[in-house]
Amino acid sequence: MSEAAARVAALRALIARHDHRYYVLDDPEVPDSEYDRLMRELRELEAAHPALRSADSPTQRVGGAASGGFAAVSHGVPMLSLENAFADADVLEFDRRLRERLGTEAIEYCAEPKLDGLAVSIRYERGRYVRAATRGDGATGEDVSANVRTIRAIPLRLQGAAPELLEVRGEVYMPFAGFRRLNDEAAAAGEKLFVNPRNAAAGALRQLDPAVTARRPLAAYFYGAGTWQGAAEPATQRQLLEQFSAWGLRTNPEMRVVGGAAGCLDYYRALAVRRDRLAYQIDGVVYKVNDRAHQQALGQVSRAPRWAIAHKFPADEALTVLRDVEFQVGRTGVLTPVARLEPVMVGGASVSNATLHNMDEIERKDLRIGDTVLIRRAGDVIPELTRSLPERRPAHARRIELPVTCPVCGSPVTRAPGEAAARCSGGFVCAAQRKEALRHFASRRALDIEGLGEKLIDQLVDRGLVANPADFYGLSPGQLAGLERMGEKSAANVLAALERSKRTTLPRFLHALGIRDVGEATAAALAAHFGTLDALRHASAEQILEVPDVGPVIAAHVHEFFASPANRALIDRLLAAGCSWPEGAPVVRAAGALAGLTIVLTGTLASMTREEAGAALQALGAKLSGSVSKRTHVLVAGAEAGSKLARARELGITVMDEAGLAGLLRGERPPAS
Ligand code: D41
Repeated sequence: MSEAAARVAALRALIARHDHRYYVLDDPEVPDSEYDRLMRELRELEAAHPALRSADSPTQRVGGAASGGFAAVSHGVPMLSLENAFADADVLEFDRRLRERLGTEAIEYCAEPKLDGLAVSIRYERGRYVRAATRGDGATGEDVSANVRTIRAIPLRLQGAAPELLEVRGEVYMPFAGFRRLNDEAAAAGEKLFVNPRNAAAGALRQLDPAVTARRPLAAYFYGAGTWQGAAEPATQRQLLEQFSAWGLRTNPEMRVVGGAAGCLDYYRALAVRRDRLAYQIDGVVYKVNDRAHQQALGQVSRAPRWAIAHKFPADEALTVLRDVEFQVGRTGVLTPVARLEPVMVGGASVSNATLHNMDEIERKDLRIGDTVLIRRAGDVIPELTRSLPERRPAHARRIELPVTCPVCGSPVTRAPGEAAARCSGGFVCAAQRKEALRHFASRRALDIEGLGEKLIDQLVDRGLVANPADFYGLSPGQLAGLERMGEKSAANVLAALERSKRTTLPRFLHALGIRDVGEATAAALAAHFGTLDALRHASAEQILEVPDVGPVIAAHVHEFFASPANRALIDRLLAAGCSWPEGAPVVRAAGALAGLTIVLTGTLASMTREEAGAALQALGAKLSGSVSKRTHVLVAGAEAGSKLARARELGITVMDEAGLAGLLRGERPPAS
């Protein structure tokens, strides 16, 4: 042998050893740079000495040109399929059947994860990789030799003494990490994403150009043998796997030998818990009789061995049909589309509904009623409709339309431009929103009715005692005392709180009505601008638009609210019940009275909230600021004012109390300081 030939042989052996350490044992011996150096040297030698080239050289993993297709390969020993078990009872029955056939007390099984990949058969002649084929139908597969040889976890030469002829069977798969990286790259390039690692692996093996396959992060585990000539066959499944390892073929380290059906089920449950932490996707566990003489004795039925079974995990993805989309009205009036599905088992539970969030999502997913859709459950989260399969869309598929009126109360449904959410405009009128609207009415920053909390409101509505806030004021002590956790004393307290709540302010009253997008500040601005409820009730949308900080959307909401007969009736009843407030003169004439002033509010005000005061001041043209600086003109300090007050004094800024604030709100400007 020439010097070059010797070096080439040495380099191939070294590289094969490093591939094995890196890809099979996951324990590299040398840095990548050293590996690259060896590869470079080998390439150069092979280029200089064409006679030394060989198909099983590591330089030839990505060899040959793109092919026009895949030749058929018939499997000398058929690649069998696996029977499935879904429930514990199926496993117990499997074990019982085998014990009966074998006439034994207890059977030892090899248990290992069932990878979600592609079964392949690889042929080694005198230890050299010669061919790889897909499983196909078990009898005939496709020749994917050029693609499989790019997978560096698969040795091109077996280590040690190899048999004359060997076909090993295993699963080619894509680890999650590689799958994610591949999809990240696809996303960055604006390409289509792979649905799952299995599809990505299948796509990689079916590439016509092996150079493309070589860039896909594939791996493999081996678990079985086909033709085996010129070496003794191991006596057990475990020894078979140990022999594979010795040859440098990857076998799953999760494999365990367990006793009986009980051992199998323990293994299954333990793995199910760790399933999400494995580096690859699995869809169950495979149990195989460990004793290969027993395997032989048991034989096979049609295309599946009697001695093995796949115990599947509950599927976390399933296809079903979208039967209909209904709209649910939430507590705040938002309409949420809900998919009504043909019931399907997903992740061990029957699923017949899935939320679709909003109309934008329906558009984005291009859903039609009648579509076949993919349902997914990740962990134990709520089922999600991932996508539709447009290729399966029937001719009668229907578009999904947002209803024009609320399915609960029939009020018009509105959807603000640019907003995803559609809402029922019914408010108190809508049974779906009633409880929330009532809770808001009684809340501290609205009419502040002490003791009238969520639980009490639930009871009042459920018993039909209250449908809108005006009904609160018609409650009798007897009605209240009859409720759960309501003695005479607490009933009297609630009635007293109701009585007190009638004396309120116009901003609070407006806020309590729960007009869409009218919070405390807007309520205060409306009150300041119009002065009286009557003026506001009769204002046009254009007039409402004149209020500082009120835009066309809010103006329209406010106008619509007061235009609704149901809302008008409600307000009349509240006034009749005695709701009242000191009516102020409309400050509309004083608009701009505080223009050019920068005001800071701090501490607790007694007559109104800071938000109300701020809105009213802004309505008069003042600018509000959150912090005191040299440019501040006035600091209004309520009770318990702290650092801002100290800072204002330091800077010599005018400080006012609540009486001063009242003056400001009348449009009186502070003396220049
Ligand atoms: O992990 C797998 N997907 C897996 C598949 C496995 N761990 N063991 C398997 N064992 C067999 C027998 C028992 C027939 C040798 C299998 C498969 N078969 C298999 N894969 C695809 C069809 C059958």
